[in-house]
Amino acid sequence: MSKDERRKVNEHSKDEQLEQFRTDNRGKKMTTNQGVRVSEDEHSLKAGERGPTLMEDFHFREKMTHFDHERIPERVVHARGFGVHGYFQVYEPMTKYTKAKFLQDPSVKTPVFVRFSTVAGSRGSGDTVRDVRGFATKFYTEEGNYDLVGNNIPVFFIQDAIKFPDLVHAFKPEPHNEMPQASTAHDTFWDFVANNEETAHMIMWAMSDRAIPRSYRMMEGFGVHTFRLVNEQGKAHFVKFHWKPVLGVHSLVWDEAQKIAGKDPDFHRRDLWEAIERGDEAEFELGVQMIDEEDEFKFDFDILDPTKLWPEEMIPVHIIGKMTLNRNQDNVFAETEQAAFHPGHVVPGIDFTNDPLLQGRLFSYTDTQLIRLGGPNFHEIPINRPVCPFHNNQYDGYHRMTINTGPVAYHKNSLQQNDPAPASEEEGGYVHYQEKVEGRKIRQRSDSFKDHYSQAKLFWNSMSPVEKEHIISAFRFEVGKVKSKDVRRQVVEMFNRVDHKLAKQIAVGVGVKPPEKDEGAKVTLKSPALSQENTIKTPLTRTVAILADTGFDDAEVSQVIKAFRKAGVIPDIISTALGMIKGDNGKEIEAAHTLQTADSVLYDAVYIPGGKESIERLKKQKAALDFINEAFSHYKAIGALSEGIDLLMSAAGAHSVSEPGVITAASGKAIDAFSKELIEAIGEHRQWERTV
Ligand code: HDE
Repeated sequence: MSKDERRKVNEHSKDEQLEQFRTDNRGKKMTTNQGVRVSEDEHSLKAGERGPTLMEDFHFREKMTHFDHERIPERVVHARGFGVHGYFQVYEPMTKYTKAKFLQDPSVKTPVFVRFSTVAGSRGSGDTVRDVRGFATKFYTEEGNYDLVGNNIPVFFIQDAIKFPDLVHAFKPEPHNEMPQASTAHDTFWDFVANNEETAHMIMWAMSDRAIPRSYRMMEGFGVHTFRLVNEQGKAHFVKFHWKPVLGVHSLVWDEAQKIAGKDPDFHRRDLWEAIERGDEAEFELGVQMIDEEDEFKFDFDILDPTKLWPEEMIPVHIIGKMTLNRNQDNVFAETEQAAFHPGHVVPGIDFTNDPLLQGRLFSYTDTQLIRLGGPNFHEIPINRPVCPFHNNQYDGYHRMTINTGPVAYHKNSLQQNDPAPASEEEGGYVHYQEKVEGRKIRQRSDSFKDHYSQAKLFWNSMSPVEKEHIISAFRFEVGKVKSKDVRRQVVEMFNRVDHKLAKQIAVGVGVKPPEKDEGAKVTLKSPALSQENTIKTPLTRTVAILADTGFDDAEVSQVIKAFRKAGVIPDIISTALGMIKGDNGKEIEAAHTLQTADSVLYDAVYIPGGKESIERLKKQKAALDFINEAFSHYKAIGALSEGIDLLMSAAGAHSVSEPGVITAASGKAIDAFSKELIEAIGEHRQWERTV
C-alpha cells in the first residue's frame, strides 16, 4: 500500500476535518492576517533609505508581534514529545465486557493520535536520557474522544496525587542552579526517593533498561491505573491496559544512550519519523488484564495501588486489538504541542476506579491545559476536536472558534425545544458506574497500600543476569552523582529492603559501607514477562551501517544488500566522503553518510565488506576503527567478509572474530549463508554473552 493510499485508510476521516483548518500557501499571494496583500517583506517602512522605521508599518508590527508570541508554556512534565497518526482496530467484539463502541466491530478503524514523550527534560532536551516514556493515545471514536494516557512502565512513583508536585520538584533541575537537565542523577531526586519508600518499585524499573528504549516503536505502553470496563448490562470488570509492540521491547545500552544524546538528540523522533516515511508502520497490540468485581480483595496487593502491577502469569493479558501508526504529523506545533490529553476523556463502557493517583489526575489535566493552551476552548483546536458532533451550552472564553447562534445557551429551555438535550443511557449518554461509596473524610492511606518492597523484589528476581548488572550500574551512576553522603547512605539502606545483594553492590560503587544485615523482601516469585530477554526478536526495521570506500567488493555488497532488504533490514552506506563511490568492478554506489556525519551508536549493526583497496583506505581512518570497536563493545551484530575481517580485527582485536554475533566468512562464495547468519544476529538485538 502506498503512503497516499494508507492516508486514505482512516475512513472516519479526521483528515477532512483537519483539512478545513489547514492553510495551504501554494500558489497564493502573501497577505497580512487581516487579508491585505503585502507588497514588500524584506524591508521595514522607513523615512528615507537610512532613516528611522515608522510605527505605521502595520505589516512589520503584526509579523513581529506574532513572532514574539510564538512560544506557549511547555508541559510541566512530558515537555519533550513527538506525535504520530494511525488507527486502531479491535480483533473481536468485546461486548461481553464493555459497551464502548470502538471495541465492538473489527471492521471499524478508529483514528488515533499518539504522543510519545520523556518526562523530566525540557522541550529541547535529548531523546535518549534515562527516563520514563509517556505513551498517550487519543482515540477519535464515534462516541467522543477516549484518551489512554499511559507510560512505558506499568507502575508509578507515588500512590496519591497530592504528592505529584513534590515528586516533580525533586526530579526536575534543582531550582537554585537549574541543573541537571533531563536527569534524575542528582541529590534532590534521590533524597525524595529515600524519604518516600513508595517509590521503591518504580525506581527498580527506572534503573532498568526500560528507561533507555531503543525506539518508541520498541517499548510497551501501560495505562498504569486500574480502570473499569462496563458492559451494556452494567456489569463491570477491573481492567489494566497494555500496549505490546509487534517489534518486541528493546533497549539501548547506557553508554550508547549517553553518546546518542549528543550525536543525535532527536534519535527517537527521527527513528519514528523515518520509519513512517519509509512505510514501516509502527504496530502495537492492545491487551487487557481483567479481574472480576467479586475478586477485588483476592490478591496480596491492593488492585487500586498504582505502585503495583498485576503479574501476567497470574492475570493473563488478553490481546484484543491492534494500533497501526502510519502517518506523520504535518506540523509539530499544531499537533504534538497542542494535543491535550486527559485520563478523564472516557467513553461509555470505560470508567474509573478509586485509585487515588487516578482521581487526582482527573483534576490536573484540564487545569494544566488551561494555562498551557490559554483558555477553556482547547477542545476546538483541530488535533483535539472529536470526530463526532458536539453540542452544549458552553460559550465564549479565549480563542472561541465556534460562532454560536441564537439567544438560547441554557438548559432547561422552551425557546429551543430544550435542545441540546441530555441523552439517556440507551441513547448513548455517559452514565457513571454506580459504585457504592461510603466512609469518613480522612487524610490517610489504606494499610493495603503499605507493602512497598515485595513487588520491587519480584521485579529484581525476574531480571536476567545481564539486566541485573545494568540495574546495578544505573544505581551506581545515578546515586554516584549525589553529593550528599547521607542521601547515598539512605538509598543503600532503602534498597537493602528490596534485595541485600543489590544493596551491597550499590554500596560498593557509591562509597557507602555495605549493609551487614539482610533486610530484603522475602519474595522468591519471578514474573518472566518482566524480562526483556523473553521479548519478540526480529531483524525488521533494524539499521545496518555498511563501511565502504573506493574499491569495495561490489558483487558481494549488492548481494548482501539484497538480502538485507528482503529481510526488512535498512542498510546505509557510510564512506569517507558523500556521493558516488566506485566498486572493484567499476560500478558505483551512493554513500548516504560519511564517517563524520554518521556514528556507530546510531546503528543496530555494522557490515564490513571485502575489497582490498576499500579496506586499505578505511584502515587509515581512526573514525572507521572507532566505529567498529564501539559497535563491538555495544554488543551489536557485526559482519565482515574477506578483507573486511582484517579491518574488524584491527578495530576490535583478534579475539573479536570468535565472539558471539560477529559473523565472518573468508571467501565471497559463502555470501548467502553469511547474510542469513548476520541477519539472524541483527534480529537478536544484542549479543550479551560477548566478552567486550
Ligand atoms: Fe501525568 N501529567 N500526571 N502521568 N502524564 C501530564 O498534563 C499528572 C501520571 C502522563 O503527551 C500533564 O498535559 C499528575 C501517571 C503522560 O501530552 C499534567 C499525576 C501517568 C503525559 C500531569 C500524573 C502519567 C502526562 C503535563 C499524579 C501514566 C503527557 C502536561 C497524580 C499513567 C501527555 C499535560 C502528552 C502529562 C499530571 C501521573 C502519564 C501536569 C497530577 C501515573 C503520558 O497534567
